[in-house]
Amino acid sequence: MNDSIFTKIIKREIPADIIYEDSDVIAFNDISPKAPVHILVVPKKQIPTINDANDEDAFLLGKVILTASKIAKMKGIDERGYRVIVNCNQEGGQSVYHIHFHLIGGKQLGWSPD
Ligand code: DGP
Repeated sequence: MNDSIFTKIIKREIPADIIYEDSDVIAFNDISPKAPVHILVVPKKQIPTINDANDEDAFLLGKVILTASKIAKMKGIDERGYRVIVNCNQEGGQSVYHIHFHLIGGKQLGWSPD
């Protein structure tokens, strides 16, 4: 599998505004933010889509979503509220084939997926 753009960020081959990193997870600002807070929380393991995740990834993906909630607290949006989104494949609007959770907030969000 070729390195995804997010793996290249993990390897510091391309720059990103990194918010958080540990041995399993990295988080950085989205290059095209849709809200005042728009951070991508990404497992370092390059899994293309959530369709490709399996039982052995359960702990890792749980850690990713808990990291999103910790970053929401760090950013001070936890009480006001926020959204965590995973897009999958074409109709889900996925453009980078390395699982990532969008942490979006800092304003009142609408609910239409269009
Ligand atoms: P998705 O459409 O769910 O696959 O989201 C991919 C997101 O990744 C999209 O919101 C834009 C963001 N993105 C794409 N390339 C880069 C990049 O090189 N750096 C950063 N920081 N974000 C990127």
